[in-house]
Amino acid sequence: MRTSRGAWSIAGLVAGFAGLAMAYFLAMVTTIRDAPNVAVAELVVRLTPGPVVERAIKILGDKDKPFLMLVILVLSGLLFAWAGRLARTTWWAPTIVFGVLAVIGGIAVYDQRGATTLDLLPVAAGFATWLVCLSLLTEPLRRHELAVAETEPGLDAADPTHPDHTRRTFLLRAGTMAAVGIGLGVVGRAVGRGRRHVEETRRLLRLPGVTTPDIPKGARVDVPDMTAWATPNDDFYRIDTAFAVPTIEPADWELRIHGMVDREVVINYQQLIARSLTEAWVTLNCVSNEVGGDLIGNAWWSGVRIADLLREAGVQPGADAVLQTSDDGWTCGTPLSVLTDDRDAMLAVAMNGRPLPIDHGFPVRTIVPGLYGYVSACKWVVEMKVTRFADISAYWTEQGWSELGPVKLASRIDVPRGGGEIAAGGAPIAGVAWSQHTGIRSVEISVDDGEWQTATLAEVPSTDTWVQWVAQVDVEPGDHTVVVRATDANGEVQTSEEVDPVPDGATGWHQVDFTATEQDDE
Ligand SMILES: Nc1nc2c(c(=O)[nH]1)N[C@H]1C(S)=C(S)[C@@H](COP(=O)(O)O)O[C@H]1N2
Ligand SMILES: [Mo]
Repeated sequence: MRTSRGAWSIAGLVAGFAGLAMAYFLAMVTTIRDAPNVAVAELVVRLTPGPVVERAIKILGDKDKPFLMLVILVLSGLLFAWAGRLARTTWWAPTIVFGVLAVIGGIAVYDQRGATTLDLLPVAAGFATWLVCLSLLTEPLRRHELAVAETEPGLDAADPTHPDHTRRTFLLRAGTMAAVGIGLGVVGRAVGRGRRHVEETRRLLRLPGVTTPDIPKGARVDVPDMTAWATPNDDFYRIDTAFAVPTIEPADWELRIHGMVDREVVINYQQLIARSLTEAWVTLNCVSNEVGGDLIGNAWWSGVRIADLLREAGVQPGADAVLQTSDDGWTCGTPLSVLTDDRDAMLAVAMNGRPLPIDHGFPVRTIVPGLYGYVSACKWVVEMKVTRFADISAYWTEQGWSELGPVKLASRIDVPRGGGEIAAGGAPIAGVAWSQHTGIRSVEISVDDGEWQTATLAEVPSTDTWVQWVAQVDVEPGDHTVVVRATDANGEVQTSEEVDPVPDGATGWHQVDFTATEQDDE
C-alpha cells in the first residue's frame, strides 16, 4: 500500500494556505493596502470588460466581491492540491506552480496605485512559506512510502522508519502549519481592521484652529527641479523602529505627565485640542542623515505648547530631562530646557494642515525645533516623565548615540543632482541649508576648488526651518565639481571635517559632480 493521493493533495493545500496566511499577515502588519489575493481580485476586475462586470453585478448584487474572492480561493486551493500531488514524482514541478502563482500575485500587487517594491515583500514571503512548508510535509510522506514498502513485521512503532511514525510526523507538521496559519490570519485581520478604523477616524477628524499652510512669500528660489520648500506629507521621510505602527483611536489617547512634578497631569485628546494651538513651520531631520542625504523635511505643524503643560504640572528643581515614551514602547530623553524655553516645542496634532498621518505619529507626536528627531520627536507619544539625565537611558542612547542631540549646521546641493547636467556659460546651482533655532547667515559655493562665491538666500519665516539658496555659475563645457558650506547666524562656519552620523550627527561639506553642456540657443 502506498500513501493515497489525498495525503499529497493535503500537503499541497496546507502549504498553499499557510503561504497565503503569511502573505496576508505581513501585508496587514506592514500596513500594505491589502493581501496579494485581494490585489489579484482587483486586477481581475480591472482586466474584465465593463459589460461583463456589470452583468456580474446584476446577477450577484453586492455579493460580487466575496464571490470573486471565493472563486480565487477555490482555484488557488485546486492548484495547491495539484502542486502537492506533483511533488510526489518531481520536486521542481510544484515550485513552478507556486512560482507562477507568486508572479501573478506580484504583478497584481505591483499594478496597484502607488505600489513600491516593498509591497512585494508579502508575496515573496508567501512564496518562501509555500516552498518550506511543502518540503516539510512531503519529506515524511516520502519516508512513509518507503516505510510502507519495506518495513519488516514486528518493527517498533516508535522507530522513525515505521509507517505509524512517519504518518504521525506528517499529521503533526500539517496540524502545526494549519494552526499557525489560522493564528496569522486572525492576528493579521485584527491589525488590519484596527488600522482601517483609525484611518477612517483620522480622515473624518476636524481640528478647530488648525489652518492650512500658506507657503511664505519668498521662501522658494525659482530654480527648475528644486526641492519643495514645504515637504508634502506623502514625501516626508519616515524613521521609526515600529514594525506594525501603533494605531490609536483619538478617543483612547491620553498623555500622562509625571515624575519630578508638583501635580501629575493627565490630558486626553479632546482636552488637548480644546486648548489654544500654536502653529509653525519647523524642519525636522534625522541624526542618521549622511552629508547630502534626504532624511529631512519641512512641515507646517499645529499643536499645543509643551512649556505650558509643564508649567501646569510644576517642574521640580533638579530636573533636567523629560523621558518621552511612545505607545509602542520607544523612548527618548529630551533636555528640559528646550521644552520650556521660548521655542515652539509642541505636542503636534496636525502636519501640513491635516491630522498627523498614522506613520508620522497620529494622534499626537512631539516636535522640538533645533533637535534631531531621535531625542525629541516622539511619535504616538503617551507619557512624559520629568526626570534627570543621570537617572535614565532611552532607546537610541542605549545603542551608543549621544544623549544630547542638537542639530548640526549643514547644507546640501539639490540642483544639479550628482552626475547631473547644467548649461555651460550660465546656470543656477541651488540647494538648502539648515541650523534650526540658530538660523543661517550665509551660504557659499566653490566650483572646481575655485574662490568661494556667496549664494543668494531665500526668505524664511523663522530660524526653525531650512533655507533655500541659489548661486549663478558660469562654467566651461565639461565635467565639474561644486561644494557648499554654510555659516550660521552666530558666524560659525560649517566644518569640512568629515564625520559619520554616529554618535551625534554627520559633518562635512556636500560635494556634487556635474557636467556642463553647450546649449543650442534657439
Ligand atoms: N515612537 C517613535 N517615535 C520616533 C521614532 C521611533 O522610532 N519611534 N524615531 C525618531 C526619529 S529617529 C526620527 S528622525 C523622527 C522621524 O519622524 P518622521 O518619521 O515623522 O519623519 O521620529 C522620531 N520619533
Ligand atoms: Mo532619526
